[in-house]
Amino acid sequence: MKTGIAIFAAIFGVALAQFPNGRILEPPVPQMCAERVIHEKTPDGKGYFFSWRDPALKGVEEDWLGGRNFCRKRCMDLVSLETSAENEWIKKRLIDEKVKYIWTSGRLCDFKGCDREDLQPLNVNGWFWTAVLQKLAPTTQRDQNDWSENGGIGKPQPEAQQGGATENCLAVLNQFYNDGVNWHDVACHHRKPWACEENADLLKYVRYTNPELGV
Ligand SMILES: [Ca+2]
Repeated sequence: MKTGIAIFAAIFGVALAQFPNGRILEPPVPQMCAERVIHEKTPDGKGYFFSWRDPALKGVEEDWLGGRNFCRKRCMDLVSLETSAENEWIKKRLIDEKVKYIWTSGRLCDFKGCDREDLQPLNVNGWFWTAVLQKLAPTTQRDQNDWSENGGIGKPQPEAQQGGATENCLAVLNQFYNDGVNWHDVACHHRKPWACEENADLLKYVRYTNPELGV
């Protein structure tokens, strides 16, 4: 459930413990929200932006927070794949457009404030879509998610660690390990193309505070 504090944090972008080096989650920029580019809309009217389709971003990759902030300034956030329909819709675009991998808003809750009982054990119950503050199904319910059965060290995802850095951000990988197109936990500092999805809370906030912009 969303709390007032969580919504405040989600909109205004505070320096949360999970972001190193003083980086913050950026708040929306009203003018950039008004000028946001929509590459495609789902039947329910929600707009999406795909970094690999933007000529100015050709070859540009961002780490997970960089991707989120690009989206958030535009009243969007990294894509959250809450339904299999949306998941398949996104995956089709990766396949058709030969995109190797993308960031989603999925994140392991492994920072301050994540000691809540319902999130334990973290590797099973600790994953959530940060853009909408919604928990993923437990990683053990394999029919309720799209985690790969394989990874760099041949283990079902998420495997939390693969050699060095902790892997706590969720990327969709396209046949990277010859394992289909599906979810992998990846270290958040890796750089990837990204998909943005319009964010209801950020749009509502900017529409309310800047009605003249027609966002
Ligand atoms: Ca979504």
